Amino acid sequence: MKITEVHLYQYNLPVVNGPYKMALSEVWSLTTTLVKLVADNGLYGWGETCPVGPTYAECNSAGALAALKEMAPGLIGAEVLPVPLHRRMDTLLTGHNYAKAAIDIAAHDLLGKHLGVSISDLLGGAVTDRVPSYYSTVIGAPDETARLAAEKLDEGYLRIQVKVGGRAVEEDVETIRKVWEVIRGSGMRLAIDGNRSLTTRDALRISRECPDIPFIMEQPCNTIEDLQKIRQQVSHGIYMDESGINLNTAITAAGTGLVDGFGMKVTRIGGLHPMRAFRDLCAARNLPHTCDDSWGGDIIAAACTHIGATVAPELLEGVWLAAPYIKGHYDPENGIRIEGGHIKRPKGVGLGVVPDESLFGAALAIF
Ligand code: 0XW
Ligand code: MG
Repeated sequence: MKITEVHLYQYNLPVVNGPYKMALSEVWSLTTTLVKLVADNGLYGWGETCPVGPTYAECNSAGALAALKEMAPGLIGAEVLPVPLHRRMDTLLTGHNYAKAAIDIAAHDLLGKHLGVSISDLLGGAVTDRVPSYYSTVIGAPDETARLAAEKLDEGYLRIQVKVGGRAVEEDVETIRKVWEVIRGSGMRLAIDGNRSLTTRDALRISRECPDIPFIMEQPCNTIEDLQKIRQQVSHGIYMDESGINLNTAITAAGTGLVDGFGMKVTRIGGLHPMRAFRDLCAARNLPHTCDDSWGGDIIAAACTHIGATVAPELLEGVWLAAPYIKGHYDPENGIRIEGGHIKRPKGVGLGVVPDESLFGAALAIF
């Protein structure tokens, strides 16, 4: 099965009850980029990539479109198989994993449809049909964040990620303490996510002021060097998120014992094919991780759910989806929803969601 056409679209996803506020950025509306690959047997597959604004990571929506336009002509005639396809993409453009991920996801959708299996089957096989999500708060007042924690615990979430940073450290500590009062003894796991914003001084301070609270610290500081600096000085676990820019970095972080786990984004690592390798290296080192993305609609949500369903349950920290912040679905019938803090693994071949493409308007480019 070979690629005969590449169609590129962009679509706006306004943030429901926005903004989504992290330590260093707040976003009101995201531009997602969609890829439709058409194959020589008439089948087609969908992919998506949606940076959560231009400053969360080294990617942005205009860059995604430009990178896809750069690669698209060279993809015509390519085999729809992940290994040769990734090699072909690497001969066309260096880096830009987040754009390559959209092609990778569309190829998996196509391959699943062609073989009559779901993407989780392609990735080795699902171990559950009910995939845990986790709830992520925005930077907010301590009482409001604690109220949300109680609500999400009640709904059935098993994990909460509390955003910190970009404000007085006292307010972060108060927020963490108030959330812990609510969830202590419930079994709900707690992550605090600085999204790169904290100085090593403030990361150390938060850890030292909360020695009794068993949270993990997700990407508290900006660089790998900062993580190395605090690593030996904190008793809390450290997870890498934004610094895990590719498989190579993840291997080093896992292999050197720099981190205790990862918040991993399917598009940041380059798609489902490298994500599968990442899953297996984490399993070999017994490292927990998420399988999510920074933002996106039903296509990204389905891709994250499929890979999440294949992770050993004791190592899966959850699949975060932007769904609670998005109005409507690309696929009105089988769109991906979170119910009781969990996501139903999509049934059907490939992604198991079929977008109503009239939503996206005319293609911005067709190759
Ligand atoms: C909670 N998320 C998955 C959503 C936003 O994109 C940020 C991200 C994270 O963990 O940093
Ligand atoms: Mg994070």
